Amino acid sequence: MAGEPFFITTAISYPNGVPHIGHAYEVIAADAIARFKRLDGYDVFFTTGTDEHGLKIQQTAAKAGIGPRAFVDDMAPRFRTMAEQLDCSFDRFIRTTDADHVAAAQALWRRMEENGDIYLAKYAGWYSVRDEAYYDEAELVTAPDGSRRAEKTGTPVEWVEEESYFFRLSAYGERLLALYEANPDFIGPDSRRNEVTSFVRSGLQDLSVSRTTFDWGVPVPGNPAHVMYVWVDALTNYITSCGFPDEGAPRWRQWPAALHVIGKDIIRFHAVYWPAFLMSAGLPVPQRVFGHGFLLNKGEKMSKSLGNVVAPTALAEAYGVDPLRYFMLREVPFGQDGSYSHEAIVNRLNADLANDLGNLAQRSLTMIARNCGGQIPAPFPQAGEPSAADRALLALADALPEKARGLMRDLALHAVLAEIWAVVAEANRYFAGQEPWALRKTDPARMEAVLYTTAEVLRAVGILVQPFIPSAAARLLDLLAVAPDARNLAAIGPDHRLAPGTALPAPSPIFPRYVEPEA
Ligand code: ME8
Repeated sequence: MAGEPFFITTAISYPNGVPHIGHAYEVIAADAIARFKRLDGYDVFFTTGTDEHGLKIQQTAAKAGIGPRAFVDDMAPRFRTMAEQLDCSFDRFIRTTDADHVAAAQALWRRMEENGDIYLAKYAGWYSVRDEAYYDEAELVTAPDGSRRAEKTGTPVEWVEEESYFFRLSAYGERLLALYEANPDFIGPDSRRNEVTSFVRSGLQDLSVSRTTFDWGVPVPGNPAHVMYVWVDALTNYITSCGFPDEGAPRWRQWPAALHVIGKDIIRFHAVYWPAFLMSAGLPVPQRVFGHGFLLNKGEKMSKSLGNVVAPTALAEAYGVDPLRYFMLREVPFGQDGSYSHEAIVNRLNADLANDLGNLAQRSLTMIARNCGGQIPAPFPQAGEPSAADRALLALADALPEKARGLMRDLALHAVLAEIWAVVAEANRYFAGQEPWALRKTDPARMEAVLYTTAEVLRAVGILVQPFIPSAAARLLDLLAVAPDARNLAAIGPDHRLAPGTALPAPSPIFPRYVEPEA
C-alpha cells in the first residue's frame, strides 16, 4: 500500500543565532518538494533539525553565560517553531543532541574504524572557528589588519596543533569520481557538480575528524579525550533518522536519501565527505545532493553589521505564510541566488495571487453561487458537447501533472509555478472571452458550461498548488467541495471531473490584496 520511499532532508541549522531567512528558504523549498512527492503517491519521509555541537556553539553559549546544553535547549525550539509556522510538514525534527543520534554517530565511527579508515596522528593547520574548517595555506589571504583569513569566507583562522584522528579521505578520490560519472544527477545544479569534480580531481587529503581542544561534541568511541569533528556528527543525522545502526528498523527502508537539499556553501561536505564516510561504512550513498542559492536582502548579504537581518516570522506575519512561500519559490530560480524586497513580494502577492488566481476563483465561484443554486453546474447540458474553447482549456489543465512531474524531477520549482500560472492566465482569458455574465441572459446553459469548465480548471490548479501554498490551496479546494482523498495528482483529468449538483459552500476570497499599512 505504501508508495515508493522518498527521503528528503534539509541541512541541519547551527542554532548559534536565531533562524534567518536562508533557513526559512531552505525548509520551505524542501517542504514544497516533499508535499509534491506525497501528492504523487510517494511514501515521503522529510526531516529537518539543528546541528548543536562544536566549538562555535560552546563559545557562543559561554559568551551568553550559560552551558552549551542549556543554550541549545533554548535555541533549537526556535528553529522548530519557525518551520511549523511556515507550514513545513517535516516528519522529524532531529537534534544532534538526541540520544539516538549520539549512538548513531558513534556507530558510524566504529564502522569506518573497523574498515581501517580512521587512524590517530598529529594535526597542525589553519583553523577557522567560524567555519569549523581547516584551510590550506593556498586558501588564505592576509587582511588589511594583518590577520590571516580564509579567502572563501573571510573568517579569521588560527594555527592549531593537536593530536587528531584522521579519516582516510585520500583513498576515496577514484570511487567518488566514479560515483559522479555514473550518476550525473548526484550533484546539482550542474555548476556545483563541476566545482566538486574539479576539487576531487585535484587530489584529496585525509581529513582531521576529531578535536581535543574542547569537549562539546560526541565522544570518540574508546577515546573520550577526543570529540568528533562536528561535520562527522552532523552528517550522520540523515541516517539517524532512518534508524541507523538498526538496519532492520522500519525507517531504514528510507535510506538512501532521495535528496539532500542544502545551500551551495556546504556542497563539499555533502558531495565529497558524506559519500566517502558512507562508502567506508559499507552503506549506500544518497541519490542526490542539491545546492540551492543564497537569498539576499535587496541584493546584499544579510549581516548583523549591515542591520538587514530579517526574521522569517516577521515576514510571514507581514505578508502571510502562503504569499511568502509563493514569493520565494516563484521568484528565485531554484539553484540560483535570489533577492527579496518589500516591493518584489507585494508585486507577486497582488499580481499572481490576488489578481490572477484569487480573482478568477472569486468571480467564477460567486457566479455559481448566484446563478447555479450554489451547486456545481451541469457541464454541457444542451449541446451535449464541450466547445473547442472548453476542450482546449481543459486539455491544458489535464496536461499539468505530467509537466509538473517533469519539472520537479529537475527541481525546477519556479518553473512548475510558472506552468501552473500560465494555465491560470489562459483560464482568465477564457473567462473574459466567454463572458458568462452576458450568457446568463442569452444562453444560460452555455453559461453553466463556462462556469463548469472554469471550476474544473480551478480544481486542477488547487490540487497542484498545494505543495507551494498549502493553506490557500486547501481553502480553494474546500470552496470546490473536493473530497480530502481526491486532492492528489492522480485525481486530475477527465476521469475525476467535478460532479454536477455537488453543493458548494458560500464563496469567500482566498487571497486578500496587500494594502500598505497607514504610515
Ligand atoms: O551549514 N540563503 O548550518 P547553517 C539561503 N550546520 N540559504 C542559506 C543562507 C542564505 N542567505 N544562509 C545559510 C550549516 N543558508 C551546518 C549544516 S548539515 C549536515 C550541517 C543555508 O545554519 C546553508 O547553506 O550555517 C545551509 O544549507 C543551511 O542554510 C543551514 O546553514
